[in-house]
Amino acid sequence: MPPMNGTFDYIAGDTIVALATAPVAAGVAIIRISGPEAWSVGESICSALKGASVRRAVWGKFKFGSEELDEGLAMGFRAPASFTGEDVVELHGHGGKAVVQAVLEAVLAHVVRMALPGEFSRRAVLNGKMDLTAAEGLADLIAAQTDVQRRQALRQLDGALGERFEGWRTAVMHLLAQVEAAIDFPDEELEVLSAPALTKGMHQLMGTLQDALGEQAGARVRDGIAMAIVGKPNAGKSTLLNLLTGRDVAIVSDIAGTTRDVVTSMLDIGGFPVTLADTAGMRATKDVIEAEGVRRARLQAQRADVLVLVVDSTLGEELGPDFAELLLPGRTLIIMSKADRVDMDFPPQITVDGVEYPVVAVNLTEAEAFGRILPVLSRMVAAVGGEASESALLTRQRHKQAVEEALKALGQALKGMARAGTDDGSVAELVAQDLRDAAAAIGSVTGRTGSEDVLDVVFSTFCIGK
Ligand SMILES: Nc1nc2c(ncn2[C@@H]2O[C@H](COP(=O)(O)OP(=O)(O)OP(=O)(O)O)[C@@H](O)[C@H]2O)c(=O)[nH]1
Ligand SMILES: [Mg+2]
Repeated sequence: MPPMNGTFDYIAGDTIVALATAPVAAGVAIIRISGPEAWSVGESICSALKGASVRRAVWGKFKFGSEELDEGLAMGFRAPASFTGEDVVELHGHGGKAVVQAVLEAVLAHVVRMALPGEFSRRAVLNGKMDLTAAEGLADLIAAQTDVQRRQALRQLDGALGERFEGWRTAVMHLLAQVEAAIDFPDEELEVLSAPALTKGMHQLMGTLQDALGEQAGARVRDGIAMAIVGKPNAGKSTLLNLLTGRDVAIVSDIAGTTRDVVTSMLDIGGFPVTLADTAGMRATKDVIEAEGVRRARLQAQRADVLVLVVDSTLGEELGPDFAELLLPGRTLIIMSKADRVDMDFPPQITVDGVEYPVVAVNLTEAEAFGRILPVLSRMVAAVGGEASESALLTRQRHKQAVEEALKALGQALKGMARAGTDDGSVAELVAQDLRDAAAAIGSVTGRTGSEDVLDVVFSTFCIGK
């Protein structure tokens, strides 16, 4: 088989093949062929495909020459009505390693090569079947582990995020059209560039883009909401991790300083993906390994979207400044552990620096603690990721970078506009160029503008077969 890892260049006219289903033993495996030779190759392997209607499955033997390899369904599509926009043939055979290998080799005996990572989607983008954000949405949909992730990815696949970026690009183009009028009529440059409608339009668009940059929920839902459990040694942090995950993930003992590494576990809380991190108990220590654990614990607390502070209620201590400074307003739950060992009433919340934090007092070693803690955490998680369940949010760093670039170019344009009439030469041309830069930055997100490099970066993270 030819190498699978980008050793050859991307050539759009090639016919490509890959296993579209997972490479594990399964009832069915789908091998997908795309490109000008798809039908001829498909027909040579499965003769039942000859003369078959498009998008109609036919049953037949899969053969290489006279040798029978497998039997199953074959289905063909004609350009442009296919996923890639090219001729496509799918062979639905049995999902065994040797079967798949044999059929792939039979396909590769023709003028066909293995697809590069993401090449099917890349062709779909190049053939105008979907934009880049939709392709990213498709990758996210395949990777989605929770329901909110699935919904967000599906919305992006349906083009909602692409439409949002297209809307912004169109807004820039409208501004550009106004500025270009000043290039054609230099005498009116000052008038055009200082027109209130133009300035207002610029400010409005920049405000919208600034707001979009501030969105966190999209990326948090895609990458997982970070929840950290912190507290003093022996407080019951690892007991809480095990309770929430329902598994014996971390070692629990009555020796203070048991946990030293960060122990993480994925959780689905109300459809939101949560990365839960148990950490080393925070205390001053001479032990270098424990000290490193404490440093990492602090880092987790600082990066957390939701913080759980576990406090041993038997110690009857005040919350020290070390912990007070870690608290995130609205996103911190304080758990008073070992409530079974003390005889007192706990307030439902405590106030630190004028901010109220909910308190749950429990016995972490009893299962019923779960039902008291989860609702509070669910509420906080939903508050952090909530927006993502209904709007098309920026989900990747790439989206934010493009918006930042556009904002920079628009800021530049505004500065230029302010100079109109004060300079000797014309500034309209420069302002127009800034606006074109802004439009290009925004357009690179959908793939409408930009180079092959952008495509390389996006699709290199895809798997083969997508
Ligand atoms: N009675 C009672 N015991 C608890 C409770 N929570 C934890 N424990 C016990 O307290 C001890 C310490 O629990 P851990 O979960 O290991 O504490 P930790 O905070 O992870 O400790 P370090 O890893 O050392 O920082 C264990 O013996 C637990 O069984 C509780 O609510 N009630
Ligand atoms: Mg522990």
